[in-house]
Amino acid sequence: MKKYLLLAVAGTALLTAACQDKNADTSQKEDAVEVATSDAPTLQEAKEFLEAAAIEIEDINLRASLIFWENATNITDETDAAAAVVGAEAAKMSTRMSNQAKRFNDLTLPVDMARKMDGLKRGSNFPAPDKPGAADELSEIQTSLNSAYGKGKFSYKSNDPQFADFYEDNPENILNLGQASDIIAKSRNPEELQSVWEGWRTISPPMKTEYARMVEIINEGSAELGFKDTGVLWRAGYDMPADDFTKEADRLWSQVKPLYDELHCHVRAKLNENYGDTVVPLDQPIRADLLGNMWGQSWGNIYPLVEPVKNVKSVDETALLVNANYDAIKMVKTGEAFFTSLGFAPLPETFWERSLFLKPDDREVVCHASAWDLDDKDDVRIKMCIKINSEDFKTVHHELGHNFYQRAYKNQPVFYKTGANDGFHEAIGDMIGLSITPEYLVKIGLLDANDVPDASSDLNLLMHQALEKVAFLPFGLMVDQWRWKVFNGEYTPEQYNAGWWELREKYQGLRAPSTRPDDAFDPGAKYHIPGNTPYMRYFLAHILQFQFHKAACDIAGNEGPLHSCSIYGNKEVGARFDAMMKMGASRPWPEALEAFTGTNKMDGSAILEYFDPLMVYLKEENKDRKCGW
Ligand code: X8Z
Ligand code: ZN
Repeated sequence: MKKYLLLAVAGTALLTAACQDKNADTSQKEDAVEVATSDAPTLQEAKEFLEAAAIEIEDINLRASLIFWENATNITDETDAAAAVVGAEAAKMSTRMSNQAKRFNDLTLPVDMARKMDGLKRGSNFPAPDKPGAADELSEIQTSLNSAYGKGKFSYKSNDPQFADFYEDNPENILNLGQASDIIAKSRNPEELQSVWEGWRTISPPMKTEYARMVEIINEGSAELGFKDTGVLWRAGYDMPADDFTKEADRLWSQVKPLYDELHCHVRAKLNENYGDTVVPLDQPIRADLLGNMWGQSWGNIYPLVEPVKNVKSVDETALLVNANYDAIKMVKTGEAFFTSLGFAPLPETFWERSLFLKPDDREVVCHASAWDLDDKDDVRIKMCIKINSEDFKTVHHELGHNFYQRAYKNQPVFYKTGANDGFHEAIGDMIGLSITPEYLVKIGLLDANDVPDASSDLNLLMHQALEKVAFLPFGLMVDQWRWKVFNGEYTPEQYNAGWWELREKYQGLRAPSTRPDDAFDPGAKYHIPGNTPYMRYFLAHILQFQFHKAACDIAGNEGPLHSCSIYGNKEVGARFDAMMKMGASRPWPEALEAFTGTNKMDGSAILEYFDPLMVYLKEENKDRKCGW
């Protein structure tokens, strides 16, 4: 598992693995950050405190990262135990430092020191209270939840020949998440989809009690840090008051919601044409198992059902990769080459030696993709169970974005070795992914120049992107709306599942395929809940990546529509992007944003501009339909 370091300078925890929170340690060194204890602390004492804290944090980062990596790439009782121990040390260190930092509350500090001190005071995203046993219990729960998810499997036999190879040497018909996801992606049989969707959700009811206990512990920890509950603590990490961040998220959602509503309406109508009124009634939320993704979070796999312009040239990225005999390494090399084309230095040899690219069959691993920075310098790695398809091609770019960001800010003080805000970290690689246009695919030899669709079928490309990116927006928002309500007590453990579905319906317009069992804990079947990774970052990233893309295309002098712009090979864009990335979290995120885009506000207008031609199409398609749910 991972829970992770604290150091929430811009609200994100300092990252070992971007995608997860990270902890730091060190109970054995209770006196490591020792400062003089005179009544009125001096500036010099504050300086020494921060310096000592930095050394201690670097030390635990190095040690804990390796142990967490071992655990995530080989889940056993032993690696779980080791992760739990170092996680507890980290939690204790975080709590201790937060409390010690309070000593300087009345001292006026220079801006930079105040920023570091604030980060320390905010502690971890999963803070342990300062009482014996709390950090240990918390860490054990977190390890257990994370590993339970990683090991999740269930039994289901499909008779569809396209899944026959799942059942070779598999007499008990056991499916893992990767296989179950393939069925959800490709099957069009509603009974089968329902069974597999429900099957995966049998892994999570055992997590619920531990999850509820974890919430109690971290809420107590958050209260000790001075936050009403853990949700307030999380929302306080965005260089603005926590309440303002709630409004900011609402504002961004209201900007993009009209686009989502049109997409939802059209997709439901197309699913209705395919499945009929019983499976897809036109006045109801959409069944969550029909959208090509285990969580209904991005819908690219059902593209064939909604393709706008038929019988024209189209780019099937999965087929291109398969036909060109791409393997996992080649996918990652191709991703790396995009970054180096912008002027970034190639990844170090150790990246290739130490990363996990494929699902091993001899041991349990956490397959959910993540990017790691083990020594806060050069030992960057990804951990992924890569499949040769379009989705994973994008995910490779996403993960590499984390690694290149980590390298860009490696010379910052440890407090600032993280994203400007956590949404930035998730947006870097995705922004690069937006430049994977047909013309780019020609340049790298994946697509024949004669097979580039002409602009009259741009709607197809836009629809595919919207199914991935626009469909994601309300999911990106609702996951932490749920956690915020769990943390503030609005959803008690008895209401966890009903609350989850209340928000799934409210934001996404989705529903479960059948009544959920009384013991269901469906949030636990989504990695980031048992993996304890905050999720609002992905919502922000889906806004920011379009802002970055637009700014990059402006720098590149692009004059065409945003969706056909690729910044591949543009060194000027690379240098400007690098300048923002190098800042890490050293300045409030609006300054980092301004450095690259010229504006200091997150803003949905770039995503709206990107999809404008599709919006026109969707409105026309929907004009005689009754939308909504
Ligand atoms: O978790 C991820 C990355 C790792 S940071 C693969 N993502 C979210 C998810 O899979 O739910 C990327 C998009 C959203
Ligand atoms: Zn990520």
